[in-house]
Amino acid sequence: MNLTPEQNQFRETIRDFVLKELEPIACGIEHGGEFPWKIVRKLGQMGIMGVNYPREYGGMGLDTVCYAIAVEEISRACGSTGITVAAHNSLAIAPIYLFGTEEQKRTYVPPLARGEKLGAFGLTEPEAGSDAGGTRTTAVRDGDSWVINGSKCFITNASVAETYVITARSSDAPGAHGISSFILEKGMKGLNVGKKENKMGLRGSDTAELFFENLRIPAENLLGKEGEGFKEFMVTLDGGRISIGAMALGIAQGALDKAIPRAKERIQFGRPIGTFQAVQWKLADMAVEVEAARQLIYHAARLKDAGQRYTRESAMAKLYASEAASFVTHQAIQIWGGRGYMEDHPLERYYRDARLCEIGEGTSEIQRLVIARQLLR
Ligand code: COS
Repeated sequence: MNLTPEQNQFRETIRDFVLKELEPIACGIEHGGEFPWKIVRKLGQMGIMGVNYPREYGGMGLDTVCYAIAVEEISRACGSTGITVAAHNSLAIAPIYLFGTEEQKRTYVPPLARGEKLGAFGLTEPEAGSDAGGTRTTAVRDGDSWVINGSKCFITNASVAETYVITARSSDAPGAHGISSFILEKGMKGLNVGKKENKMGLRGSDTAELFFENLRIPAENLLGKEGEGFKEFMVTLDGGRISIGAMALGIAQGALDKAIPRAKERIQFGRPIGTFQAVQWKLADMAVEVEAARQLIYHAARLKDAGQRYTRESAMAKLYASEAASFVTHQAIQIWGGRGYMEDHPLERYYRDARLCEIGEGTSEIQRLVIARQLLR
């Protein structure tokens, strides 16, 4: 895999933590109905919530490959915790770090990067999902303030976050060009959070609507340039897609980890099922998918770290890894048979968790569109 000694060491540290502290409670996180604050706080103390941000902003100062490794290893045990970390890190901290003024960065990034506060990103609306430029939420300038009205849906960390980055239409310019980004804080008058969504998978993560009712914020809470919000969040999503790919990779690796011993132990027709070619071929295909996804993700992460364009590569990584996760979790249940279909078995959770990866941060269809546009431009 060609990782540096530092990256390998980092993987061992996070893997050790996950095996001891996260894997034993992953099922409880799924069914407990409460947000896993304890594990999030521990990840914060370890530096994982801001692993790829500079130390002077409260981060660990590691690279994007290490960030991908962290999300992968966490998701190998618990997809819900994986998406909580990924949304916080890639979607809430990143736009502030990339486009904020120095004052905004100093104010908002350190408590987020240290995991003292959680962050959320409000982009999606009923008519602005795949069509991210279709936002209906408005921001109207009024003296030294912006007044925001509208709503957002399916927002990860919505009810547990204290810092929000949201997008709103700030002028009549058509499509992508009239959108700006803003920083909001918990407790602002007019910022309301809807009920927690009851999802098919990732049930231990927090997803809810956000409502803005005459929400008045200081003019300095504009993030980045007025009217440039669309391009800014496209850049943000380029980075985020690496982490959703890493989450899918972790889920796929976790399912493969569970399928291999079962193929050795499960006896049918008087011998372990792993001695049948039908099962061997499944395992081989699963391993190829996992490894190919990993290479694509680390490749995109390395391009990002090298400061090169990686829009196409992050879309490829996310597309491939999320489809691989659906395939691998499906096959892992097949190898377990009826036992893997039971509610108390981790694989049925992995199977449901994997499904989101083909939808969130751009559907598989949108990733194909992004890749094709890059090829044809
Ligand atoms: N980086 C920088 N700029 C980008 C960009 C990127 N990755 N992608 C697009 N842009 C720029 C374009 O260059 C264009 O700039 P100009 O108008 O100056 O030429 C502008 O943004 C508009 O781009 P485009 O015309 O491609 O916008 P579309 O409305 O066609 O939308 C897609 C493009 C579909 C790719 C976009 O809406 C998208 O990614 N949708 C999915 C959103 C998503 O992932 N939602 C899930 C959110 S979960 S948090």
